[in-house]
Amino acid sequence: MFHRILVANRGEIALRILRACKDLGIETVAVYSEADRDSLHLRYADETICIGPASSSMSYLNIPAIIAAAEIADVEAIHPGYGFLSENAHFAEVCQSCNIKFIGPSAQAITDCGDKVAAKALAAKANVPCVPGSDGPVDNEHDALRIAREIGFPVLIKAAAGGGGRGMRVAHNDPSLVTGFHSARSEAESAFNNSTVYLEKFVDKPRHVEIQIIGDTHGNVVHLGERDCSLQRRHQKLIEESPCPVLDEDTRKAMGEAAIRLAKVANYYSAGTVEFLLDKDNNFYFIEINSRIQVEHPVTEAVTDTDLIREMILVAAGEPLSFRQEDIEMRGHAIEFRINAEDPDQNFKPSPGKIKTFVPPAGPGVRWDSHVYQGYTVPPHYDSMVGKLIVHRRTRKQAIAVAKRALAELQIEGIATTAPLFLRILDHSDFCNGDVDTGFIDRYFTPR
Ligand code: MV4
Repeated sequence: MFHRILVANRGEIALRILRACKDLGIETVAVYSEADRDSLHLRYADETICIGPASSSMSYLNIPAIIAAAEIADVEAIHPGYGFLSENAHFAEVCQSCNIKFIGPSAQAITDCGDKVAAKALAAKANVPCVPGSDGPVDNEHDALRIAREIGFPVLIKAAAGGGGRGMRVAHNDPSLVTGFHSARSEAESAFNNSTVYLEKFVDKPRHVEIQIIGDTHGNVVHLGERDCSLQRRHQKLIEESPCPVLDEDTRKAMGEAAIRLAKVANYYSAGTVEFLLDKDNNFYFIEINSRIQVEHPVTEAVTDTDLIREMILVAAGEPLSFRQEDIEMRGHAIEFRINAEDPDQNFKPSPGKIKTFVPPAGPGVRWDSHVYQGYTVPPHYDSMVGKLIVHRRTRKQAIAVAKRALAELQIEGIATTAPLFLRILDHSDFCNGDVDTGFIDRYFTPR
């Protein structure tokens, strides 16, 4: 087992990883940018190293600075968290060549998952249902038109290197397809340095349901059920829950088994997420696979009683998974709320600044993952998440009741947050009935 790990991230996930290391008796090294000097996680690390100025490209994305810190601190492994270098195959390779374990999947698996066309090909090979589409890149507008007419409008043009909806266009007819094809390509080129696009049939008002998987280096892969992440705004998830309120046991089993088949053909180990769209008739279609631990992993930890960060560390050290598929049972219902320093009444405008009053939520069924405290200043340089509230109870109804209580207990003054918005959503009958899709927030909660 490792003796010393470097955490190449910031904020709540850095703290989460440090806690897992403490629980395993592993020493920790935290790296930080000049803007993060006051982050809570630095106080809990055995060693801290400043790796550069506030700008991410000069600190948390700066591979030479992070590798230098790892060499100086003499760590055996690096946990990349989410975002930043977590899905950077080159970084995984550099770690390997420096004899440092990258706590994540292989560089090859990261590369395959990062290319959605390649990932869809692997899914097809694994007999995983995919959204009907182009079965590969589309190189010119003539092919795009031919394929779109074949699969039938409306269609989506998607970037192979895409994510977060960038380089994505919907087309309802020939002219909008031609326009969308070119604008998706140029957006993809400037965002990802890769103009490759592909086509998919547009699924109307889908739910976003994803399967958590984890594999070891001995060929074992286990799924830990699903998360419903349908409550998003502009491709930013706001609320995630497990189980999905509308998934039946047979569909869950079929999705889980599909995710495992895909992981196996991709030689996948470590934690990963297989994303599906679920249509109105509960048909599921693979869309992409994320090769990192995700923000919303705690809802899965709650309902499956696992520790995914601990498990990632163990499998990176070559240990077999500590559980088998038949050991995994889903118990109760968990919901996560992302508390962002954003003003929902001002079009979610970022609201960095000093937290003058801070009282965390607590009590039965409540988990609070956060790096902030009273007197902390939320820097303007990074994503705006200041904490995650995770509630877990035996039923969805009880989880909602605990969420309302916990959100009311949470006191944050000095900055605007998404907490008041969540209290309104929790009073909405559609949410309480589990009747949401990816358009819910925009329909009901975009500025009054
Ligand atoms: C789709 C879709 C409908 N049909 N694909 C958005 C980002 C990327 N992860 C995939 N996305 C979508 N892909 C087909 N064929 C609708 C979306 C989509 C969406 C998906 C999940 C959650 C929120 C969303 C918001 C808008 C569009």
